[in-house]
Amino acid sequence: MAKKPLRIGLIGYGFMGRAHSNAYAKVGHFFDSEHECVLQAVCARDEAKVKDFAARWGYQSIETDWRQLVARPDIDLIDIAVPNNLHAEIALAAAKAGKMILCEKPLAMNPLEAEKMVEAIEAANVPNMVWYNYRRCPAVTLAKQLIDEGRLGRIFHYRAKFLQDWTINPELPQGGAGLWRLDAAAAGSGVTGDLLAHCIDTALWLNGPIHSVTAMTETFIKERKHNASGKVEKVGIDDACAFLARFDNGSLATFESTRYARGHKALYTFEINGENASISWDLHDLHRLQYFDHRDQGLVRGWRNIHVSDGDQPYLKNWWVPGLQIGYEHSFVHQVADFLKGLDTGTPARPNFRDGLATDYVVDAVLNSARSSQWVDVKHA
Ligand code: NAI
Ligand code: SOE
Repeated sequence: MAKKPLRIGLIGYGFMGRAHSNAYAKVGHFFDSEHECVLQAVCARDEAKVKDFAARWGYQSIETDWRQLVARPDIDLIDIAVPNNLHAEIALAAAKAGKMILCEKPLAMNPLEAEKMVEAIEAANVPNMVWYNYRRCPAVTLAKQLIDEGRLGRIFHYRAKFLQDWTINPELPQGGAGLWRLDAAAAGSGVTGDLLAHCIDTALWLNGPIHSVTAMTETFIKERKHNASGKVEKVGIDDACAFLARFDNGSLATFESTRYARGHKALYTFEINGENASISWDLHDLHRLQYFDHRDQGLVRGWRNIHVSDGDQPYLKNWWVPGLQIGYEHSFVHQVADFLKGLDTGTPARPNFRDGLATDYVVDAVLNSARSSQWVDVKHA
């Protein structure tokens, strides 16, 4: 049977533009769907560069103004892979044009923007998703399965951190490709919206809503040259953030993130302690899940180091033979596979925009708490 084409219009050809394009290109080879991704158009401002990108990845056409792309009748889905300050404007226009939307994280610069995006997408009633891809590393999906099966029992503790070390040099400018993350006007916030947003999304998914938070943040380098003005300007982002949280289910949590942890490149880890069992995961070793079950026979009780590569484990039957692992890019392939499955079955995949708003509410409460030095209740989406 001929597949239904899903004509994609990608905006942004940086890090995520590549990760998403790779996912669209691969998904049909490994996952069944009634739908087929068609690389219809890619958009970015530099015509020569966007032409090169289109040729390399197989996009059929280009645009240099995202508004033109959104207006095109031959585009079904808009993929937003640009800096955070552009997400809302593009999403609102795309929803108005009746396009499906896949939007990069964090959904928006702040909850006000995110609320408008949710309102627009729900009024348009079009499929939507936020690229919180770590949910779809098979070991993380397996953690969700073990929790949902009740194996951990009552949860007492959630512990997460995301550590990097790439902004320690005070000469590093703010603004521009990649470095827009250091510019509050483009990023919204620093590590809280960029890195902790991932930890928060996973935590909400695995352990339910967060009730309240208390946080501290620090900006270690107060001024940096701005790439746009050429002048030294105040740095408005948080370089590091640590917060405590109480979940609605009564469990306690600690979250920490920094870009000043020398030696750590993308150390995203979480650990969950329940009354029967604990699990932990580490992005640097993403195909493994550590699992301890107190109900095991005492003689052999201990941490199990599960190499998540078996066909019984999430997503793995679609890849290689047991024992052969997969990596970072596959989380994006899985996200597209699940989105397509949602189109096929009519049960939309998540996280959707409303889930993205839930994470933005936590980010906002954390930043408010750091400013006020008070516990702050988290709004639920
Ligand atoms: P990047 O700096 O590598 O690429 C950004 C792209 O946006 C560039 O191609 C740039 O030309 C384009 N762009 C900027 N302004 C534009 C405009 N007005 N019109 C059209 N194109 C424009 O950034 P990166 O790393 O790809 O990040 C993009 C988004 O993805 C951000 O929201 C970021 O938070 C998110 N992200 C998510 C990750 C994840 O793990 N899910 C990983 C990295 C980024
Ligand atoms: C920052 O370095 C970054 O690329 C984030 O923007 C991503 O969201 C994270 O997945 C990896 O690190």
